[in-house]
Amino acid sequence: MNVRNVFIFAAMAVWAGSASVSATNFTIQQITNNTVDDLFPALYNDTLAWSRGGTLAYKVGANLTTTAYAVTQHFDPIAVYGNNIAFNNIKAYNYNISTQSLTELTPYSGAIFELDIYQNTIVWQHNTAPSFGEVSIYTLPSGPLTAIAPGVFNVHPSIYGNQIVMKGDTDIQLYNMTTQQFTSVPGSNGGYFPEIYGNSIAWMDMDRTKVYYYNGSVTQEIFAGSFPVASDGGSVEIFDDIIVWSALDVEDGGADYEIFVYREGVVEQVTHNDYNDWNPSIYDTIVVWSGQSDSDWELFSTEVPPLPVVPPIPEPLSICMMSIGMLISALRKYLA
Ligand SMILES: [Ca+2]
Ligand SMILES: [Ca+2]
Ligand SMILES: [Ca+2]
Ligand SMILES: [Ca+2]
Repeated sequence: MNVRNVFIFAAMAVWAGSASVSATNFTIQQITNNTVDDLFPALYNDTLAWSRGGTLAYKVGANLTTTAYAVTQHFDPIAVYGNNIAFNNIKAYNYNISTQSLTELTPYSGAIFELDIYQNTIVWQHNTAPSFGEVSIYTLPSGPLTAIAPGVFNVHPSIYGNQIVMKGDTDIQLYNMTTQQFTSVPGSNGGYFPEIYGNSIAWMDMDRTKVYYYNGSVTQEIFAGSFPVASDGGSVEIFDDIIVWSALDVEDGGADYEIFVYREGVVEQVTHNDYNDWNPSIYDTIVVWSGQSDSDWELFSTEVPPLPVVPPIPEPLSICMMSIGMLISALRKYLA
Protein backbone atom coordinates (compact mmCIF):
# COMPACT_ATOMS: atom_id res chain seq x y z
CA MET A 1 0.00 0.00 0.00
CA ASN A 2 1.62 3.24 -1.10
CA VAL A 3 1.12 6.59 0.64
CA ARG A 4 -1.59 7.72 -1.77
CA ASN A 5 -3.60 4.51 -1.25
CA VAL A 6 -3.27 4.84 2.52
CA PHE A 7 -4.73 8.33 2.31
CA ILE A 8 -7.63 7.02 0.20
CA PHE A 9 -8.18 4.09 2.58
CA ALA A 10 -8.21 6.41 5.60
CA ALA A 11 -10.61 8.79 3.85
CA MET A 12 -12.93 5.90 2.92
CA ALA A 13 -12.93 4.56 6.49
CA VAL A 14 -13.84 7.99 7.87
CA TRP A 15 -16.56 8.40 5.22
CA ALA A 16 -17.98 4.93 5.95
CA GLY A 17 -18.12 5.68 9.65
CA SER A 18 -19.72 9.12 9.40
CA ALA A 19 -23.27 7.89 8.81
CA SER A 20 -25.17 4.89 7.52
CA VAL A 21 -28.42 4.47 5.67
CA SER A 22 -31.32 2.08 5.90
CA ALA A 23 -33.25 0.73 2.91
CA THR A 24 -35.95 2.98 1.54
CA ASN A 25 -39.50 1.64 1.54
CA PHE A 26 -40.71 2.81 -1.87
CA THR A 27 -44.47 3.38 -2.10
CA ILE A 28 -45.55 2.21 -5.56
CA GLN A 29 -48.72 3.44 -7.27
CA GLN A 30 -50.38 1.84 -10.29
CA ILE A 31 -51.32 4.50 -12.88
CA THR A 32 -53.13 2.41 -15.52
CA ASN A 33 -55.39 -0.63 -15.22
CA ASN A 34 -56.76 -1.88 -18.53
CA THR A 35 -56.35 -4.67 -21.10
CA VAL A 36 -53.93 -3.02 -23.55
CA ASP A 37 -50.15 -2.49 -23.38
CA ASP A 38 -49.09 0.72 -21.61
CA LEU A 39 -45.44 1.27 -22.56
CA PHE A 40 -42.57 3.76 -22.88
CA PRO A 41 -43.67 6.42 -20.37
CA ALA A 42 -42.04 9.87 -20.49
CA LEU A 43 -42.54 12.42 -17.71
CA TYR A 44 -42.09 16.20 -17.74
CA ASN A 45 -43.46 18.21 -14.83
CA ASP A 46 -47.08 16.98 -14.53
CA THR A 47 -47.27 15.80 -18.14
CA LEU A 48 -47.01 12.06 -18.76
CA ALA A 49 -46.95 10.63 -22.30
CA TRP A 50 -46.86 6.98 -23.29
CA SER A 51 -47.91 4.34 -25.81
CA ARG A 52 -51.33 3.01 -24.85
CA GLY A 53 -52.41 0.06 -26.97
CA GLY A 54 -50.58 1.48 -29.99
CA THR A 55 -51.86 5.05 -29.63
CA LEU A 56 -50.07 8.08 -28.26
CA ALA A 57 -51.61 8.88 -24.90
CA TYR A 58 -50.88 11.77 -22.58
CA LYS A 59 -51.99 12.92 -19.20
CA VAL A 60 -51.66 16.46 -17.85
CA GLY A 61 -52.29 16.61 -14.13
CA ALA A 62 -55.43 14.65 -13.43
CA ASN A 63 -56.61 14.70 -17.05
CA LEU A 64 -56.12 11.81 -19.43
CA THR A 65 -56.17 12.36 -23.18
CA THR A 66 -55.63 9.89 -25.95
CA THR A 67 -54.88 11.48 -29.27
CA ALA A 68 -56.50 10.30 -32.47
CA TYR A 69 -53.09 9.32 -33.77
CA ALA A 70 -53.02 5.54 -33.95
CA VAL A 71 -50.20 3.36 -35.23
CA THR A 72 -49.38 -0.29 -35.53
CA GLN A 73 -45.87 0.00 -34.09
CA HIS A 74 -44.87 0.85 -30.58
CA PHE A 75 -43.45 4.29 -29.86
CA ASP A 76 -39.95 3.96 -28.49
CA PRO A 77 -38.86 6.22 -27.13
CA ILE A 78 -41.14 9.12 -26.24
CA ALA A 79 -39.69 12.37 -24.84
CA VAL A 80 -41.61 15.33 -23.36
CA TYR A 81 -40.65 18.96 -22.79
CA GLY A 82 -43.29 21.61 -22.03
CA ASN A 83 -46.18 21.18 -24.48
CA ASN A 84 -44.19 19.07 -26.93
CA ILE A 85 -44.26 15.29 -27.08
CA ALA A 86 -41.55 14.01 -29.43
CA PHE A 87 -41.59 10.37 -30.35
CA ASN A 88 -40.05 7.78 -32.63
CA ASN A 89 -42.47 5.83 -34.77
CA ILE A 90 -40.01 4.67 -37.45
CA LYS A 91 -39.80 8.37 -38.32
CA ALA A 92 -39.51 11.27 -35.86
CA TYR A 93 -42.70 13.10 -34.89
CA ASN A 94 -43.73 15.90 -32.56
CA TYR A 95 -47.19 16.34 -31.07
CA ASN A 96 -47.97 19.75 -29.56
CA ILE A 97 -50.48 19.51 -26.73
CA SER A 98 -51.63 23.15 -26.87
CA THR A 99 -52.19 23.31 -30.64
CA GLN A 100 -53.11 19.60 -30.88
CA SER A 101 -51.00 19.36 -34.01
CA LEU A 102 -48.85 16.49 -35.20
CA THR A 103 -45.69 17.21 -37.22
CA GLU A 104 -43.51 14.69 -39.03
CA LEU A 105 -39.89 15.84 -38.67
CA THR A 106 -38.02 13.41 -40.93
CA PRO A 107 -37.90 14.18 -44.66
CA TYR A 108 -35.81 11.11 -45.48
CA SER A 109 -36.79 7.48 -45.84
CA GLY A 110 -35.52 4.85 -43.43
CA ALA A 111 -35.89 4.38 -39.73
CA ILE A 112 -34.67 6.63 -36.96
CA PHE A 113 -33.52 5.46 -33.53
CA GLU A 114 -33.44 7.03 -30.11
CA LEU A 115 -34.76 10.56 -29.66
CA ASP A 116 -34.70 13.32 -27.04
CA ILE A 117 -36.00 16.86 -26.58
CA TYR A 118 -34.85 19.96 -24.68
CA GLN A 119 -36.88 23.17 -25.00
CA ASN A 120 -37.53 23.47 -28.77
CA THR A 121 -34.69 21.20 -29.93
CA ILE A 122 -35.24 17.54 -30.80
CA VAL A 123 -32.37 15.14 -31.52
CA TRP A 124 -32.36 11.59 -32.85
CA GLN A 125 -30.19 8.92 -34.43
CA HIS A 126 -30.46 8.50 -38.19
CA ASN A 127 -28.66 5.55 -39.71
CA THR A 128 -27.00 6.24 -43.03
CA ALA A 129 -25.14 3.68 -45.14
CA PRO A 130 -22.26 3.08 -45.15
CA SER A 131 -21.30 5.15 -42.10
CA PHE A 132 -24.23 3.99 -39.94
CA GLY A 133 -25.26 6.49 -37.37
CA GLU A 134 -25.43 10.25 -37.43
CA VAL A 135 -27.21 12.59 -35.06
CA SER A 136 -29.96 14.82 -36.43
CA ILE A 137 -31.04 18.09 -34.79
CA TYR A 138 -34.47 19.61 -35.45
CA THR A 139 -35.61 23.01 -34.20
CA LEU A 140 -39.35 23.36 -33.50
CA PRO A 141 -41.75 24.41 -34.81
CA SER A 142 -40.68 23.98 -38.44
CA GLY A 143 -36.94 23.33 -38.64
CA PRO A 144 -34.23 23.60 -39.72
CA LEU A 145 -33.01 20.00 -39.69
CA THR A 146 -29.24 19.64 -39.44
CA ALA A 147 -26.83 16.75 -38.79
CA ILE A 148 -23.80 16.57 -36.51
CA ALA A 149 -20.60 15.47 -38.22
CA PRO A 150 -22.16 13.34 -41.00
CA GLY A 151 -20.13 10.25 -41.80
CA VAL A 152 -18.83 9.85 -38.27
CA PHE A 153 -20.24 7.05 -36.10
CA ASN A 154 -22.49 8.81 -33.59
CA VAL A 155 -25.52 7.12 -32.04
CA HIS A 156 -27.98 7.36 -29.15
CA PRO A 157 -28.12 11.15 -28.58
CA SER A 158 -29.47 12.87 -25.47
CA ILE A 159 -29.76 16.66 -25.11
CA TYR A 160 -29.65 19.18 -22.25
CA GLY A 161 -29.02 22.92 -22.69
CA ASN A 162 -26.61 23.47 -25.58
CA GLN A 163 -24.94 20.08 -25.14
CA ILE A 164 -25.72 16.77 -26.85
CA VAL A 165 -24.21 13.57 -25.49
CA MET A 166 -23.88 10.50 -27.72
CA LYS A 167 -21.98 7.27 -28.22
CA GLY A 168 -19.08 7.86 -30.59
CA ASP A 169 -16.67 5.41 -32.22
CA THR A 170 -15.10 4.25 -28.97
CA ASP A 171 -16.41 6.32 -26.08
CA ILE A 172 -19.10 8.79 -24.99
CA GLN A 173 -18.84 12.11 -26.81
CA LEU A 174 -20.15 15.48 -25.65
CA TYR A 175 -21.05 17.91 -28.45
CA ASN A 176 -21.34 21.62 -27.71
CA MET A 177 -23.87 23.16 -30.13
CA THR A 178 -22.47 26.68 -29.57
CA THR A 179 -18.81 25.90 -30.28
CA GLN A 180 -19.59 22.84 -32.48
CA GLN A 181 -16.79 21.01 -30.67
CA PHE A 182 -16.66 17.42 -29.41
CA THR A 183 -15.05 16.36 -26.14
CA SER A 184 -14.60 12.83 -24.76
CA VAL A 185 -16.32 12.07 -21.46
CA PRO A 186 -13.59 10.84 -19.04
CA GLY A 187 -13.58 7.10 -18.33
CA SER A 188 -16.29 6.34 -20.90
CA ASN A 189 -14.46 3.87 -23.16
CA GLY A 190 -16.94 1.20 -24.30
CA GLY A 191 -19.85 3.21 -22.96
CA TYR A 192 -23.29 3.14 -24.59
CA PHE A 193 -26.81 4.58 -24.07
CA PRO A 194 -25.73 7.94 -22.53
CA GLU A 195 -28.20 10.39 -20.96
CA ILE A 196 -27.41 13.95 -19.87
CA TYR A 197 -28.83 16.34 -17.25
CA GLY A 198 -26.95 19.60 -16.63
CA ASN A 199 -23.27 18.63 -16.56
CA SER A 200 -24.03 15.11 -15.31
CA ILE A 201 -24.02 12.12 -17.66
CA ALA A 202 -25.05 8.52 -16.99
CA TRP A 203 -24.58 5.55 -19.31
CA MET A 204 -24.36 1.76 -19.50
CA ASP A 205 -21.91 -0.61 -21.12
CA MET A 206 -22.88 -2.41 -24.34
CA ASP A 207 -24.33 -5.42 -22.46
CA ARG A 208 -26.39 -3.20 -20.11
CA THR A 209 -24.83 -4.87 -17.05
CA LYS A 210 -22.95 -1.85 -15.66
CA VAL A 211 -24.02 1.74 -14.99
CA TYR A 212 -21.63 4.69 -14.93
CA TYR A 213 -22.05 8.23 -13.61
CA TYR A 214 -20.05 11.30 -14.58
CA ASN A 215 -20.83 14.15 -12.20
CA GLY A 216 -19.13 16.84 -14.28
CA SER A 217 -15.64 16.13 -12.93
CA VAL A 218 -15.16 12.40 -12.23
CA THR A 219 -16.59 9.14 -13.57
CA GLN A 220 -17.52 6.23 -11.35
CA GLU A 221 -19.07 2.81 -11.88
CA ILE A 222 -22.20 2.81 -9.71
CA PHE A 223 -23.76 -0.56 -10.55
CA ALA A 224 -22.65 -3.96 -11.80
CA GLY A 225 -25.44 -6.45 -12.52
CA SER A 226 -24.94 -10.12 -11.79
CA PHE A 227 -26.51 -11.36 -15.03
CA PRO A 228 -26.15 -10.58 -18.72
CA VAL A 229 -29.09 -8.70 -20.13
CA ALA A 230 -30.99 -10.81 -22.65
CA SER A 231 -33.24 -8.18 -24.17
CA ASP A 232 -33.96 -4.47 -24.26
CA GLY A 233 -34.86 -3.26 -20.82
CA GLY A 234 -34.35 0.36 -21.78
CA SER A 235 -31.59 2.74 -20.86
CA VAL A 236 -30.52 4.81 -17.90
CA GLU A 237 -32.37 8.04 -17.13
CA ILE A 238 -31.04 10.93 -15.09
CA PHE A 239 -32.61 13.96 -13.41
CA ASP A 240 -30.41 16.19 -11.30
CA ASP A 241 -28.28 13.71 -9.31
CA ILE A 242 -30.78 10.82 -9.35
CA ILE A 243 -30.24 7.99 -11.85
CA VAL A 244 -32.75 5.21 -12.64
CA TRP A 245 -32.54 2.08 -14.79
CA SER A 246 -33.93 -1.40 -15.27
CA ALA A 247 -31.83 -4.51 -14.65
CA LEU A 248 -32.32 -8.17 -13.87
CA ASP A 249 -33.34 -8.85 -10.28
CA VAL A 250 -30.34 -9.55 -8.05
CA GLU A 251 -32.57 -11.02 -5.33
CA ASP A 252 -34.30 -13.87 -7.17
CA GLY A 253 -31.60 -15.20 -9.50
CA GLY A 254 -32.29 -12.86 -12.40
CA ALA A 255 -35.85 -14.12 -12.95
CA ASP A 256 -37.20 -10.76 -14.10
CA TYR A 257 -36.33 -7.10 -14.51
CA GLU A 258 -36.65 -4.61 -11.66
CA ILE A 259 -36.27 -0.83 -11.32
CA PHE A 260 -33.13 0.49 -9.62
CA VAL A 261 -32.31 3.98 -8.36
CA TYR A 262 -29.03 5.68 -7.45
CA ARG A 263 -28.69 8.82 -5.37
CA GLU A 264 -26.19 10.13 -2.82
CA GLY A 265 -23.77 7.26 -3.51
CA VAL A 266 -26.30 4.50 -2.82
CA VAL A 267 -28.06 2.07 -5.21
CA GLU A 268 -31.43 0.67 -4.17
CA GLN A 269 -33.84 -1.76 -5.83
CA VAL A 270 -37.25 -0.09 -6.14
CA THR A 271 -39.44 -3.00 -7.27
CA HIS A 272 -39.56 -6.52 -5.81
CA ASN A 273 -41.95 -8.71 -7.79
CA ASP A 274 -42.07 -11.60 -10.27
CA TYR A 275 -42.72 -9.74 -13.52
CA ASN A 276 -40.70 -7.46 -15.79
CA ASP A 277 -40.38 -3.75 -14.93
CA TRP A 278 -38.88 -1.72 -17.79
CA ASN A 279 -38.17 1.68 -19.27
CA PRO A 280 -38.15 4.05 -16.27
CA SER A 281 -38.50 7.81 -16.76
CA ILE A 282 -37.73 10.39 -14.08
CA TYR A 283 -38.71 14.01 -13.51
CA ASP A 284 -37.75 15.70 -10.24
CA THR A 285 -38.16 12.84 -7.72
CA ILE A 286 -40.98 10.99 -9.52
CA VAL A 287 -40.16 7.79 -11.41
CA VAL A 288 -42.63 6.21 -13.87
CA TRP A 289 -42.15 2.85 -15.62
CA SER A 290 -43.91 -0.06 -17.34
CA GLY A 291 -44.56 -3.34 -15.55
CA GLN A 292 -46.14 -6.51 -16.94
CA SER A 293 -48.26 -7.08 -13.87
CA ASP A 294 -51.02 -8.99 -15.65
CA SER A 295 -51.53 -10.18 -19.25
CA ASP A 296 -50.59 -6.73 -20.57
CA TRP A 297 -48.30 -3.87 -19.46
CA GLU A 298 -49.35 -1.19 -16.97
CA LEU A 299 -47.73 2.03 -15.76
CA PHE A 300 -46.44 2.45 -12.22
CA SER A 301 -44.83 5.31 -10.31
CA THR A 302 -42.98 6.04 -7.11
CA GLU A 303 -41.43 9.03 -5.40
CA VAL A 304 -37.74 8.86 -4.52
CA PRO A 305 -37.30 10.35 -1.04
CA PRO A 306 -33.93 11.53 0.31
CA LEU A 307 -31.93 8.69 1.85
CA PRO A 308 -32.83 8.21 5.50
CA VAL A 309 -29.73 9.04 7.54
CA VAL A 310 -29.07 6.97 10.65
CA PRO A 311 -26.87 8.63 13.34
CA PRO A 312 -23.31 7.26 13.47
CA ILE A 313 -22.64 4.37 15.85
CA PRO A 314 -19.54 4.14 18.14
CA GLU A 315 -17.71 1.45 16.08
CA PRO A 316 -16.73 3.74 13.17
CA LEU A 317 -14.69 5.87 15.60
CA SER A 318 -12.40 2.92 16.30
CA ILE A 319 -12.16 2.17 12.54
CA CYS A 320 -11.31 5.83 12.03
CA MET A 321 -8.65 5.73 14.81
CA MET A 322 -7.24 2.50 13.34
CA SER A 323 -7.03 4.14 9.92
CA ILE A 324 -5.15 7.12 11.30
CA GLY A 325 -2.79 4.69 13.06
CA MET A 326 -2.22 2.82 9.80
CA LEU A 327 -1.68 6.11 8.02
CA ILE A 328 1.01 7.21 10.50
CA SER A 329 2.63 3.76 10.34
CA ALA A 330 2.69 3.79 6.54
CA LEU A 331 4.03 7.34 6.46
CA ARG A 332 6.86 6.27 8.81
CA LYS A 333 7.71 3.33 6.50
CA TYR A 334 7.56 5.56 3.44
CA LEU A 335 9.76 8.26 4.96
CA ALA A 336 12.24 5.75 6.43
CA1 LIG B 1 -54.02 -5.05 -17.51
CA1 LIG C 1 -39.88 -7.05 -11.67
CA1 LIG D 1 -38.16 -10.13 -9.21
CA1 LIG E 1 -52.38 -1.97 -19.61
